[in-house]
Amino acid sequence: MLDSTTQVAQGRSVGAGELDALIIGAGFSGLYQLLCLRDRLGLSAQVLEAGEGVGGTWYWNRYPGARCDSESHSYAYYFSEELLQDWTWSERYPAQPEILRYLNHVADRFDLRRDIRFGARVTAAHYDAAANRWHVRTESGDRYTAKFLITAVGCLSSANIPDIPGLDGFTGRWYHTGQWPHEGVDFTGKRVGMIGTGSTGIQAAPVIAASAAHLTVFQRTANYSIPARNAPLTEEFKRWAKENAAEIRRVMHSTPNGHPFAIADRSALDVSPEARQAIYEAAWEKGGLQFRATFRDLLLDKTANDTAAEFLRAKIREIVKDPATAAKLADIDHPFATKRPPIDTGYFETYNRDNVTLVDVRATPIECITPTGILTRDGKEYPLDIIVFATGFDAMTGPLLRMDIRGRDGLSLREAWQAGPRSYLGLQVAGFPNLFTITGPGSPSVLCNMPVAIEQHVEWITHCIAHMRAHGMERIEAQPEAVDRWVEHVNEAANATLLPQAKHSWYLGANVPGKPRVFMPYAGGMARYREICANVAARGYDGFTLSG
Ligand code: NA7
Repeated sequence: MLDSTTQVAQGRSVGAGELDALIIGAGFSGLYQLLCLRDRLGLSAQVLEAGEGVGGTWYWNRYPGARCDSESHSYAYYFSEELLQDWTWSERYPAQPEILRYLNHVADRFDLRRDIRFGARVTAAHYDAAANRWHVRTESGDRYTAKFLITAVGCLSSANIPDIPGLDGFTGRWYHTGQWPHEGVDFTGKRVGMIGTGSTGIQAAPVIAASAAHLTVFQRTANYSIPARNAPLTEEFKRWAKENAAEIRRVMHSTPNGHPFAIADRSALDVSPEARQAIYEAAWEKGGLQFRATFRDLLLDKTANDTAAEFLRAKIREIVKDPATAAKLADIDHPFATKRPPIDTGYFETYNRDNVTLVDVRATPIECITPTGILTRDGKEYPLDIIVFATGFDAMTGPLLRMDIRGRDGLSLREAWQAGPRSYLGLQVAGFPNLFTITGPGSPSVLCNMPVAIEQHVEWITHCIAHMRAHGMERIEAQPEAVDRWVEHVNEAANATLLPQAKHSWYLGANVPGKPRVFMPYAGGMARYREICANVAARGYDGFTLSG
Protein backbone atom coordinates (compact mmCIF):
# COMPACT_ATOMS: atom_id res chain seq x y z
CA MET A 1 0.00 0.00 0.00
CA LEU A 2 1.23 3.47 -0.84
CA ASP A 3 1.59 6.01 1.88
CA SER A 4 -0.34 9.20 1.38
CA THR A 5 2.65 11.23 0.23
CA THR A 6 3.45 8.69 -2.45
CA GLN A 7 -0.14 8.68 -3.64
CA VAL A 8 -0.11 12.42 -4.10
CA ALA A 9 3.32 12.28 -5.68
CA GLN A 10 1.94 10.08 -8.46
CA GLY A 11 0.65 11.80 -11.56
CA ARG A 12 2.02 14.33 -14.01
CA SER A 13 4.51 16.78 -12.54
CA VAL A 14 3.73 20.26 -13.77
CA GLY A 15 5.59 23.54 -13.87
CA ALA A 16 9.23 24.35 -13.48
CA GLY A 17 9.95 21.61 -10.95
CA GLU A 18 9.79 22.51 -7.34
CA LEU A 19 8.34 25.83 -6.24
CA ASP A 20 9.09 27.99 -3.25
CA ALA A 21 5.41 28.57 -2.73
CA LEU A 22 2.11 27.33 -3.99
CA ILE A 23 -1.02 29.38 -3.45
CA ILE A 24 -4.51 27.91 -3.74
CA GLY A 25 -7.07 30.36 -5.11
CA ALA A 26 -6.97 33.46 -7.33
CA GLY A 27 -9.36 35.77 -5.52
CA PHE A 28 -8.42 38.88 -3.54
CA SER A 29 -6.09 36.83 -1.31
CA GLY A 30 -4.31 34.70 -3.87
CA LEU A 31 -3.61 37.55 -6.29
CA TYR A 32 -1.97 39.72 -3.66
CA GLN A 33 -0.08 36.81 -2.12
CA LEU A 34 1.37 35.94 -5.53
CA LEU A 35 2.43 39.53 -6.09
CA CYS A 36 4.11 39.71 -2.67
CA LEU A 37 6.00 36.45 -2.89
CA ARG A 38 7.00 36.69 -6.54
CA ASP A 39 7.66 40.38 -6.99
CA ARG A 40 8.66 41.52 -3.51
CA LEU A 41 10.54 38.47 -2.24
CA GLY A 42 11.62 37.05 -5.61
CA LEU A 43 10.31 33.56 -4.86
CA SER A 44 9.13 31.04 -7.41
CA ALA A 45 5.40 30.99 -6.76
CA GLN A 46 2.32 29.79 -8.52
CA VAL A 47 -1.41 29.96 -8.00
CA LEU A 48 -3.74 27.04 -8.63
CA GLU A 49 -7.29 28.17 -9.31
CA ALA A 50 -10.35 25.96 -9.84
CA GLY A 51 -12.16 28.56 -11.97
CA GLU A 52 -11.29 29.61 -15.49
CA GLY A 53 -10.59 33.16 -14.43
CA VAL A 54 -9.49 35.25 -11.46
CA GLY A 55 -12.00 36.59 -8.93
CA GLY A 56 -12.67 33.85 -6.37
CA THR A 57 -15.98 34.63 -4.66
CA TRP A 58 -16.75 37.15 -7.39
CA TYR A 59 -16.01 34.66 -10.14
CA TRP A 60 -18.60 32.19 -8.82
CA ASN A 61 -21.29 34.39 -7.24
CA ARG A 62 -23.03 35.79 -10.35
CA TYR A 63 -26.58 35.55 -9.03
CA PRO A 64 -29.05 38.36 -9.80
CA GLY A 65 -28.42 41.36 -7.57
CA ALA A 66 -24.95 40.17 -6.46
CA ARG A 67 -23.26 43.17 -4.95
CA CYS A 68 -20.77 43.82 -2.20
CA ASP A 69 -22.03 45.16 1.14
CA SER A 70 -18.79 47.06 1.78
CA GLU A 71 -18.64 50.47 0.17
CA SER A 72 -16.62 50.45 -3.01
CA HIS A 73 -13.92 52.88 -1.87
CA SER A 74 -13.14 50.47 0.97
CA TYR A 75 -13.53 47.27 -1.03
CA ALA A 76 -10.20 47.49 -2.73
CA TYR A 77 -6.52 46.88 -2.25
CA TYR A 78 -4.75 49.69 -0.47
CA PHE A 79 -1.18 48.43 -0.95
CA SER A 80 -0.54 50.41 -4.13
CA GLU A 81 -1.04 54.14 -4.42
CA GLU A 82 -0.91 53.85 -8.22
CA LEU A 83 -3.63 51.20 -8.23
CA LEU A 84 -5.79 53.37 -5.98
CA GLN A 85 -5.34 56.27 -8.35
CA ASP A 86 -5.95 54.43 -11.59
CA TRP A 87 -9.13 52.56 -10.64
CA THR A 88 -12.46 54.38 -10.26
CA TRP A 89 -15.56 52.73 -8.84
CA SER A 90 -18.89 53.74 -10.30
CA GLU A 91 -21.39 53.01 -7.50
CA ARG A 92 -21.55 53.27 -3.72
CA TYR A 93 -21.55 49.44 -3.53
CA PRO A 94 -19.78 47.61 -6.32
CA ALA A 95 -21.83 45.05 -8.24
CA GLN A 96 -20.33 41.65 -9.00
CA PRO A 97 -19.35 42.43 -12.63
CA GLU A 98 -17.50 45.56 -11.56
CA ILE A 99 -15.55 43.74 -8.83
CA LEU A 100 -14.64 41.05 -11.33
CA ARG A 101 -13.41 43.73 -13.74
CA TYR A 102 -11.36 45.23 -10.92
CA LEU A 103 -9.69 41.93 -10.06
CA ASN A 104 -8.96 41.28 -13.73
CA HIS A 105 -7.46 44.75 -13.91
CA VAL A 106 -5.25 43.94 -10.92
CA ALA A 107 -4.17 40.63 -12.48
CA ASP A 108 -3.20 42.42 -15.72
CA ARG A 109 -1.66 45.46 -14.15
CA PHE A 110 0.74 43.35 -12.09
CA ASP A 111 1.20 40.70 -14.77
CA LEU A 112 -0.05 37.97 -12.43
CA ARG A 113 -1.82 35.74 -14.93
CA ARG A 114 1.33 34.06 -16.19
CA ASP A 115 1.78 32.39 -12.81
CA ILE A 116 -1.80 31.25 -12.34
CA ARG A 117 -3.03 27.87 -13.52
CA PHE A 118 -6.75 28.02 -14.18
CA GLY A 119 -9.09 25.03 -14.17
CA ALA A 120 -6.84 23.48 -11.52
CA ARG A 121 -8.91 22.37 -8.54
CA VAL A 122 -6.71 21.13 -5.71
CA THR A 123 -7.91 17.85 -4.28
CA ALA A 124 -5.01 16.90 -2.02
CA ALA A 125 -2.01 18.44 -0.31
CA HIS A 126 0.27 16.21 1.74
CA TYR A 127 3.30 17.25 3.75
CA ASP A 128 6.49 15.24 3.49
CA ALA A 129 8.35 15.86 6.74
CA ALA A 130 11.67 14.35 5.63
CA ALA A 131 11.90 16.64 2.62
CA ASN A 132 10.00 19.52 4.23
CA ARG A 133 7.88 19.82 1.13
CA TRP A 134 4.19 19.95 0.30
CA HIS A 135 3.00 17.65 -2.49
CA VAL A 136 -0.15 18.98 -4.09
CA ARG A 137 -2.44 17.29 -6.53
CA THR A 138 -5.27 18.63 -8.68
CA GLU A 139 -8.50 17.01 -9.83
CA SER A 140 -6.99 16.31 -13.24
CA GLY A 141 -4.04 14.52 -11.65
CA ASP A 142 -1.41 17.22 -12.07
CA ARG A 143 1.01 17.47 -9.19
CA TYR A 144 3.16 20.17 -7.73
CA THR A 145 5.79 20.37 -5.03
CA ALA A 146 6.46 23.44 -2.91
CA LYS A 147 8.10 24.41 0.34
CA PHE A 148 5.29 26.72 1.42
CA LEU A 149 1.61 26.10 0.86
CA ILE A 150 -0.76 29.00 1.25
CA THR A 151 -4.52 28.58 1.10
CA ALA A 152 -6.33 31.58 -0.36
CA VAL A 153 -9.58 29.69 -0.79
CA GLY A 154 -11.98 32.27 0.64
CA CYS A 155 -14.38 31.85 3.52
CA LEU A 156 -17.57 31.45 1.48
CA SER A 157 -16.69 29.24 -1.44
CA SER A 158 -18.08 25.84 -0.54
CA ALA A 159 -21.76 25.88 -1.51
CA ASN A 160 -24.24 24.54 1.05
CA ILE A 161 -26.95 22.71 -0.86
CA PRO A 162 -29.36 21.29 1.69
CA ASP A 163 -30.11 17.63 1.45
CA ILE A 164 -33.84 17.92 0.74
CA PRO A 165 -35.41 14.68 -0.45
CA GLY A 166 -36.59 14.72 -4.05
CA LEU A 167 -34.19 17.22 -5.57
CA ASP A 168 -32.89 14.61 -8.02
CA GLY A 169 -36.36 14.07 -9.39
CA PHE A 170 -37.18 17.77 -9.86
CA THR A 171 -38.08 18.29 -13.52
CA GLY A 172 -37.49 22.05 -13.50
CA ARG A 173 -34.07 23.68 -13.18
CA TRP A 174 -32.27 24.54 -9.96
CA TYR A 175 -29.27 26.67 -9.08
CA HIS A 176 -27.18 27.56 -6.06
CA THR A 177 -26.38 31.28 -5.95
CA GLY A 178 -22.71 30.56 -5.38
CA GLN A 179 -22.43 28.41 -8.51
CA TRP A 180 -24.41 30.60 -10.84
CA PRO A 181 -24.28 29.90 -14.62
CA HIS A 182 -22.09 32.37 -16.47
CA GLU A 183 -24.72 32.85 -19.15
CA GLY A 184 -27.28 33.93 -16.51
CA VAL A 185 -30.78 32.61 -15.91
CA ASP A 186 -33.88 33.95 -17.63
CA PHE A 187 -36.74 34.10 -15.15
CA THR A 188 -39.24 35.60 -17.59
CA GLY A 189 -42.62 33.93 -17.23
CA LYS A 190 -41.24 31.39 -14.72
CA ARG A 191 -42.52 30.33 -11.31
CA VAL A 192 -39.47 30.63 -9.09
CA GLY A 193 -38.96 29.30 -5.58
CA MET A 194 -36.08 30.73 -3.56
CA ILE A 195 -34.89 29.08 -0.37
CA GLY A 196 -32.95 31.29 2.02
CA THR A 197 -33.14 34.83 3.34
CA GLY A 198 -29.53 35.63 4.20
CA SER A 199 -27.59 38.44 2.51
CA THR A 200 -27.78 36.63 -0.81
CA GLY A 201 -31.50 35.87 -0.83
CA ILE A 202 -32.21 39.41 0.31
CA GLN A 203 -30.20 40.80 -2.64
CA ALA A 204 -31.64 38.36 -5.17
CA ALA A 205 -35.37 38.45 -4.32
CA PRO A 206 -36.18 41.94 -5.67
CA VAL A 207 -34.29 41.30 -8.91
CA ILE A 208 -35.86 37.87 -9.50
CA ALA A 209 -39.34 39.20 -8.67
CA ALA A 210 -38.94 41.93 -11.27
CA SER A 211 -38.86 39.41 -14.14
CA ALA A 212 -40.39 36.17 -12.83
CA ALA A 213 -44.06 35.31 -13.24
CA HIS A 214 -44.10 34.48 -9.56
CA LEU A 215 -41.54 34.31 -6.76
CA THR A 216 -42.12 32.21 -3.65
CA VAL A 217 -39.60 32.87 -0.90
CA PHE A 218 -39.08 30.06 1.61
CA GLN A 219 -37.94 31.68 4.85
CA ARG A 220 -36.56 29.61 7.71
CA THR A 221 -35.16 32.43 9.81
CA ALA A 222 -36.52 35.95 9.52
CA ASN A 223 -33.77 38.49 9.11
CA TYR A 224 -33.05 42.15 9.71
CA SER A 225 -32.06 44.25 6.74
CA ILE A 226 -31.11 47.85 6.27
CA PRO A 227 -31.49 49.77 3.01
CA ALA A 228 -28.18 49.95 1.15
CA ARG A 229 -29.14 53.21 -0.56
CA ASN A 230 -26.93 52.32 -3.46
CA ALA A 231 -26.37 55.06 -6.02
CA PRO A 232 -23.86 56.11 -8.64
CA LEU A 233 -20.89 57.88 -7.06
CA THR A 234 -20.63 61.58 -7.70
CA GLU A 235 -17.51 63.01 -9.35
CA GLU A 236 -16.88 64.87 -6.12
CA PHE A 237 -16.90 61.65 -4.06
CA LYS A 238 -14.65 59.86 -6.53
CA ARG A 239 -12.14 62.70 -6.26
CA TRP A 240 -12.43 62.80 -2.47
CA ALA A 241 -11.77 59.04 -2.17
CA LYS A 242 -8.60 59.32 -4.26
CA GLU A 243 -7.31 62.41 -2.52
CA ASN A 244 -7.99 60.97 0.92
CA ALA A 245 -6.84 57.40 0.41
CA ALA A 246 -4.31 57.60 3.23
CA GLU A 247 -6.89 58.82 5.70
CA ILE A 248 -9.44 56.20 4.57
CA ARG A 249 -6.81 53.51 5.08
CA ARG A 250 -6.02 54.90 8.54
CA VAL A 251 -9.68 54.72 9.57
CA MET A 252 -10.12 51.19 8.17
CA HIS A 253 -7.04 50.08 10.11
CA SER A 254 -8.27 51.59 13.35
CA THR A 255 -11.79 50.14 13.49
CA PRO A 256 -12.87 46.70 14.74
CA ASN A 257 -14.41 45.67 11.43
CA GLY A 258 -12.17 47.36 8.88
CA HIS A 259 -14.84 49.62 7.45
CA PRO A 260 -14.13 53.25 6.60
CA PHE A 261 -16.29 54.64 9.39
CA ALA A 262 -15.73 54.89 13.13
CA ILE A 263 -18.10 53.43 15.70
CA ALA A 264 -19.79 56.14 17.74
CA ASP A 265 -18.42 56.23 21.27
CA ARG A 266 -21.75 56.30 23.08
CA SER A 267 -24.13 53.79 24.59
CA ALA A 268 -27.60 53.26 23.17
CA LEU A 269 -28.80 53.44 26.77
CA ASP A 270 -27.21 56.80 27.57
CA VAL A 271 -29.41 58.82 25.24
CA SER A 272 -33.10 59.62 25.53
CA PRO A 273 -35.56 57.45 23.58
CA GLU A 274 -36.26 60.43 21.30
CA ALA A 275 -32.59 61.08 20.60
CA ARG A 276 -32.01 57.35 19.97
CA GLN A 277 -34.91 57.21 17.54
CA ALA A 278 -33.51 60.22 15.67
CA ILE A 279 -30.08 58.58 15.48
CA TYR A 280 -31.54 55.34 14.12
CA GLU A 281 -33.71 57.26 11.62
CA ALA A 282 -30.68 59.13 10.33
CA ALA A 283 -28.69 55.87 10.01
CA TRP A 284 -31.62 54.19 8.24
CA GLU A 285 -31.77 57.10 5.79
CA LYS A 286 -28.03 56.99 5.22
CA GLY A 287 -28.21 53.22 4.73
CA GLY A 288 -25.64 50.46 4.82
CA LEU A 289 -23.64 48.56 7.41
CA GLN A 290 -22.92 51.84 9.17
CA PHE A 291 -26.20 51.39 11.02
CA ARG A 292 -24.26 49.10 13.37
CA ALA A 293 -21.87 51.92 14.18
CA THR A 294 -24.52 54.18 15.71
CA PHE A 295 -23.70 52.98 19.24
CA ARG A 296 -20.68 51.18 20.67
CA ASP A 297 -22.69 48.62 22.65
CA LEU A 298 -25.10 47.18 20.07
CA LEU A 299 -23.17 43.92 19.97
CA LEU A 300 -22.23 43.94 23.64
CA ASP A 301 -25.40 44.62 25.58
CA LYS A 302 -28.70 42.90 24.91
CA THR A 303 -30.78 45.82 26.20
CA ALA A 304 -28.92 48.19 23.89
CA ASN A 305 -29.35 45.75 21.04
CA ASP A 306 -33.08 45.46 21.70
CA THR A 307 -33.50 49.15 20.89
CA ALA A 308 -32.02 48.66 17.40
CA ALA A 309 -33.86 45.38 16.88
CA GLU A 310 -37.20 46.95 17.75
CA PHE A 311 -36.54 49.93 15.48
CA LEU A 312 -35.82 47.57 12.57
CA ARG A 313 -38.83 45.34 13.24
CA ALA A 314 -41.05 48.45 13.24
CA LYS A 315 -39.61 49.43 9.86
CA ILE A 316 -40.56 46.03 8.42
CA ARG A 317 -44.13 46.40 9.72
CA GLU A 318 -44.26 49.90 8.27
CA ILE A 319 -43.02 48.88 4.79
CA VAL A 320 -44.84 45.59 4.27
CA LYS A 321 -48.54 46.19 3.63
CA ASP A 322 -49.97 42.74 4.32
CA PRO A 323 -49.95 42.39 8.14
CA ALA A 324 -49.60 38.59 8.09
CA THR A 325 -46.55 38.76 5.80
CA ALA A 326 -45.12 41.64 7.83
CA ALA A 327 -45.54 39.61 11.02
CA LYS A 328 -43.61 36.65 9.52
CA LEU A 329 -40.82 38.91 8.28
CA ALA A 330 -40.57 40.76 11.59
CA ASP A 331 -40.62 37.62 13.74
CA ILE A 332 -36.85 37.68 14.17
CA ASP A 333 -35.48 35.39 16.85
CA HIS A 334 -31.93 36.68 17.32
CA PRO A 335 -30.36 39.98 18.37
CA PHE A 336 -29.54 42.46 15.60
CA ALA A 337 -26.21 41.80 13.83
CA THR A 338 -25.54 38.51 15.61
CA LYS A 339 -25.98 36.97 12.17
CA ARG A 340 -24.33 38.86 9.35
CA PRO A 341 -26.69 41.84 8.86
CA PRO A 342 -27.79 42.13 5.24
CA ILE A 343 -28.31 45.39 3.42
CA ASP A 344 -30.79 45.59 0.60
CA THR A 345 -32.32 47.38 -2.31
CA GLY A 346 -36.09 47.12 -1.99
CA TYR A 347 -36.19 43.76 -0.20
CA PHE A 348 -39.13 44.27 2.14
CA GLU A 349 -40.94 46.33 -0.53
CA THR A 350 -40.78 43.26 -2.78
CA TYR A 351 -43.42 41.59 -0.61
CA ASN A 352 -45.90 44.29 -1.65
CA ARG A 353 -45.80 42.94 -5.21
CA ASP A 354 -48.68 40.76 -6.38
CA ASN A 355 -46.28 38.15 -7.77
CA VAL A 356 -44.41 37.47 -4.51
CA THR A 357 -45.37 35.05 -1.71
CA LEU A 358 -43.58 34.38 1.57
CA VAL A 359 -43.68 30.90 3.07
CA ASP A 360 -42.58 30.45 6.68
CA VAL A 361 -40.74 27.13 6.66
CA ARG A 362 -39.96 27.38 10.37
CA ALA A 363 -43.73 26.95 10.96
CA THR A 364 -44.29 24.54 8.07
CA PRO A 365 -40.94 22.96 7.13
CA ILE A 366 -40.15 21.77 3.63
CA GLU A 367 -41.13 18.12 3.44
CA CYS A 368 -39.62 17.36 0.05
CA ILE A 369 -39.07 18.53 -3.47
CA THR A 370 -41.57 16.97 -5.84
CA PRO A 371 -41.01 16.62 -9.61
CA THR A 372 -42.89 19.89 -10.06
CA GLY A 373 -42.33 21.98 -6.96
CA ILE A 374 -41.82 22.16 -3.21
CA LEU A 375 -44.09 20.41 -0.73
CA THR A 376 -44.32 21.71 2.83
CA ARG A 377 -45.32 19.73 5.89
CA ASP A 378 -48.86 21.14 5.91
CA GLY A 379 -49.45 19.29 2.63
CA LYS A 380 -49.27 22.39 0.46
CA GLU A 381 -47.40 22.12 -2.83
CA TYR A 382 -45.86 25.16 -4.48
CA PRO A 383 -45.54 24.50 -8.24
CA LEU A 384 -42.20 25.75 -9.55
CA ASP A 385 -40.19 25.92 -12.76
CA ILE A 386 -36.96 27.03 -11.08
CA ILE A 387 -35.58 26.59 -7.56
CA VAL A 388 -32.89 29.00 -6.37
CA PHE A 389 -30.85 27.85 -3.39
CA ALA A 390 -29.73 30.99 -1.59
CA THR A 391 -28.71 28.68 1.22
CA GLY A 392 -25.22 29.93 1.87
CA PHE A 393 -21.98 28.11 2.39
CA ASP A 394 -20.13 25.59 4.46
CA ALA A 395 -18.30 28.66 5.68
CA MET A 396 -14.65 29.06 6.61
CA THR A 397 -13.71 25.42 7.23
CA GLY A 398 -15.62 23.98 4.23
CA PRO A 399 -13.22 25.19 1.52
CA LEU A 400 -10.24 23.81 3.48
CA LEU A 401 -11.75 20.50 4.49
CA ARG A 402 -13.00 19.58 1.06
CA MET A 403 -9.33 19.17 0.12
CA ASP A 404 -7.45 16.23 1.57
CA ILE A 405 -4.87 18.20 3.54
CA ARG A 406 -2.43 16.11 5.57
CA GLY A 407 0.36 17.35 7.77
CA ARG A 408 2.98 15.52 9.80
CA ASP A 409 2.59 11.74 10.09
CA GLY A 410 -0.34 11.76 7.71
CA LEU A 411 -2.53 13.70 10.16
CA SER A 412 -5.49 14.98 8.19
CA LEU A 413 -6.88 18.44 8.76
CA ARG A 414 -10.28 16.82 9.03
CA GLU A 415 -9.08 14.74 12.01
CA ALA A 416 -7.26 17.68 13.55
CA TRP A 417 -10.46 19.75 13.31
CA GLN A 418 -12.92 17.01 14.19
CA ALA A 419 -14.27 19.01 17.11
CA GLY A 420 -14.03 22.32 15.25
CA PRO A 421 -11.22 24.43 13.81
CA ARG A 422 -8.13 25.02 15.95
CA SER A 423 -5.47 27.37 14.76
CA TYR A 424 -2.91 29.86 15.96
CA LEU A 425 -4.03 33.34 14.91
CA GLY A 426 -6.12 31.77 12.15
CA LEU A 427 -2.84 31.54 10.25
CA GLN A 428 -1.37 28.15 11.06
CA VAL A 429 -2.42 24.76 12.41
CA ALA A 430 -0.19 22.70 14.72
CA GLY A 431 1.09 19.66 12.87
CA PHE A 432 0.99 21.38 9.46
CA PRO A 433 4.38 23.04 8.98
CA ASN A 434 4.76 25.76 6.32
CA LEU A 435 1.02 25.81 5.69
CA PHE A 436 -0.56 29.26 6.00
CA THR A 437 -4.32 29.81 5.84
CA ILE A 438 -5.27 33.30 4.65
CA THR A 439 -8.36 34.50 6.56
CA GLY A 440 -8.57 31.08 8.20
CA PRO A 441 -10.90 30.27 11.10
CA GLY A 442 -9.68 32.02 14.24
CA SER A 443 -8.92 35.26 12.40
CA PRO A 444 -11.28 38.27 12.03
CA SER A 445 -12.01 37.40 8.39
CA VAL A 446 -15.77 37.51 7.83
CA LEU A 447 -16.29 39.91 10.73
CA CYS A 448 -14.12 42.39 8.88
CA ASN A 449 -14.26 44.18 5.56
CA MET A 450 -12.52 41.36 3.66
CA PRO A 451 -9.82 43.21 1.69
CA VAL A 452 -8.56 44.76 4.93
CA ALA A 453 -8.33 41.34 6.61
CA ILE A 454 -6.73 39.86 3.50
CA GLU A 455 -4.04 42.51 3.10
CA GLN A 456 -3.04 42.14 6.75
CA HIS A 457 -2.72 38.36 6.46
CA VAL A 458 -0.88 38.41 3.15
CA GLU A 459 1.58 41.00 4.41
CA TRP A 460 2.14 39.14 7.69
CA ILE A 461 2.81 35.87 5.83
CA THR A 462 5.14 37.66 3.42
CA HIS A 463 7.13 39.25 6.25
CA CYS A 464 7.27 35.91 8.03
CA ILE A 465 8.69 34.13 5.00
CA ALA A 466 11.16 37.00 4.42
CA HIS A 467 12.24 36.70 8.05
CA MET A 468 12.75 32.95 7.68
CA ARG A 469 14.88 33.44 4.59
CA ALA A 470 16.94 36.13 6.23
CA HIS A 471 17.65 33.79 9.17
CA GLY A 472 18.20 30.62 7.18
CA MET A 473 15.00 29.03 8.50
CA GLU A 474 13.23 26.39 6.45
CA ARG A 475 10.24 25.49 8.54
CA ILE A 476 7.64 27.21 10.68
CA GLU A 477 4.99 25.50 12.71
CA ALA A 478 2.44 26.67 15.26
CA GLN A 479 3.08 25.31 18.77
CA PRO A 480 0.19 23.26 20.23
CA GLU A 481 0.19 25.36 23.43
CA ALA A 482 -0.06 28.55 21.36
CA VAL A 483 -3.01 27.03 19.51
CA ASP A 484 -4.69 26.14 22.81
CA ARG A 485 -4.22 29.66 24.13
CA TRP A 486 -5.48 31.21 20.90
CA VAL A 487 -8.58 29.01 20.71
CA GLU A 488 -9.38 30.00 24.28
CA HIS A 489 -8.92 33.66 23.40
CA VAL A 490 -11.14 33.33 20.29
CA ASN A 491 -13.87 31.85 22.51
CA GLU A 492 -13.46 34.57 25.12
CA ALA A 493 -13.66 37.25 22.45
CA ALA A 494 -16.86 35.77 21.02
CA ASN A 495 -18.42 35.30 24.44
CA ALA A 496 -17.75 38.93 25.32
CA THR A 497 -20.22 39.81 22.55
CA LEU A 498 -23.80 38.85 21.73
CA LEU A 499 -22.64 37.01 18.59
CA PRO A 500 -22.94 33.45 19.94
CA GLN A 501 -26.59 34.14 20.82
CA ALA A 502 -27.66 33.49 17.23
CA LYS A 503 -27.75 29.73 17.60
CA HIS A 504 -28.34 29.08 13.89
CA SER A 505 -25.60 31.31 12.55
CA TRP A 506 -23.02 30.14 10.04
CA TYR A 507 -20.39 31.86 12.19
CA LEU A 508 -21.05 28.89 14.51
CA GLY A 509 -21.25 26.33 11.74
CA ALA A 510 -24.89 25.77 12.63
CA ASN A 511 -26.19 25.96 9.06
CA VAL A 512 -24.52 22.71 8.04
CA PRO A 513 -25.94 19.55 9.64
CA GLY A 514 -23.31 17.68 11.64
CA LYS A 515 -20.78 20.52 11.60
CA PRO A 516 -19.21 21.17 15.02
CA ARG A 517 -20.69 24.23 16.75
CA VAL A 518 -17.69 26.45 17.30
CA PHE A 519 -17.62 30.20 16.88
CA MET A 520 -15.11 30.43 14.02
CA PRO A 521 -14.07 34.03 13.34
CA TYR A 522 -12.11 36.14 15.84
CA ALA A 523 -14.48 38.68 17.34
CA GLY A 524 -11.89 40.75 19.18
CA GLY A 525 -11.70 43.29 16.37
CA MET A 526 -9.39 43.78 13.43
CA ALA A 527 -7.36 46.61 14.95
CA ARG A 528 -6.61 44.59 18.08
CA TYR A 529 -5.86 41.48 16.02
CA ARG A 530 -3.44 43.44 13.82
CA GLU A 531 -1.57 44.51 16.92
CA ILE A 532 -1.47 40.96 18.32
CA CYS A 533 -0.02 39.62 15.05
CA ALA A 534 2.54 42.44 14.87
CA ASN A 535 3.63 41.73 18.45
CA VAL A 536 3.98 38.01 17.73
CA ALA A 537 6.30 38.83 14.81
CA ALA A 538 8.23 41.44 16.81
CA ARG A 539 8.89 38.85 19.53
CA GLY A 540 10.55 36.54 16.99
CA TYR A 541 7.36 34.69 16.03
CA ASP A 542 6.34 33.85 19.53
CA GLY A 543 4.21 30.68 19.61
CA PHE A 544 5.71 29.31 16.41
CA THR A 545 8.67 26.97 16.14
CA LEU A 546 11.11 27.99 13.43
CA SER A 547 13.81 25.59 12.39
CA GLY A 548 16.57 25.33 9.82
P1 NA7 B 1 -26.47 32.65 4.66
O1 NA7 B 1 -26.29 33.92 5.35
O2 NA7 B 1 -25.91 31.42 5.28
O3 NA7 B 1 -28.04 32.45 4.41
C1 NA7 B 1 -28.56 31.23 3.98
C2 NA7 B 1 -30.04 31.24 4.11
O4 NA7 B 1 -30.54 29.98 3.68
C3 NA7 B 1 -30.52 31.43 5.54
O5 NA7 B 1 -31.70 32.17 5.51
C4 NA7 B 1 -30.78 29.99 5.97
O6 NA7 B 1 -31.68 29.86 7.02
C5 NA7 B 1 -31.35 29.42 4.72
N1 NA7 B 1 -31.26 27.96 4.66
C6 NA7 B 1 -30.14 27.20 4.67
N2 NA7 B 1 -30.46 25.89 4.61
C7 NA7 B 1 -31.81 25.85 4.57
C8 NA7 B 1 -32.74 24.79 4.51
N3 NA7 B 1 -32.34 23.52 4.51
N4 NA7 B 1 -34.06 25.09 4.49
C9 NA7 B 1 -34.45 26.37 4.52
N5 NA7 B 1 -33.63 27.41 4.57
C10 NA7 B 1 -32.31 27.16 4.60
O7 NA7 B 1 -25.88 32.69 3.18
P2 NA7 B 1 -25.84 33.89 2.15
O8 NA7 B 1 -25.36 33.35 0.86
O9 NA7 B 1 -27.11 34.64 2.17
O10 NA7 B 1 -24.78 34.87 2.73
C11 NA7 B 1 -23.46 34.42 3.00
C12 NA7 B 1 -22.56 35.58 3.21
O11 NA7 B 1 -22.20 36.14 1.95
C13 NA7 B 1 -23.11 36.76 3.92
O12 NA7 B 1 -23.22 36.58 5.28
C14 NA7 B 1 -22.17 37.84 3.52
O13 NA7 B 1 -20.98 37.74 4.27
C15 NA7 B 1 -21.91 37.52 2.10
P3 NA7 B 1 -31.14 29.85 8.56
O14 NA7 B 1 -30.78 31.27 8.86
O15 NA7 B 1 -29.93 28.95 8.59
O16 NA7 B 1 -32.28 29.32 9.33
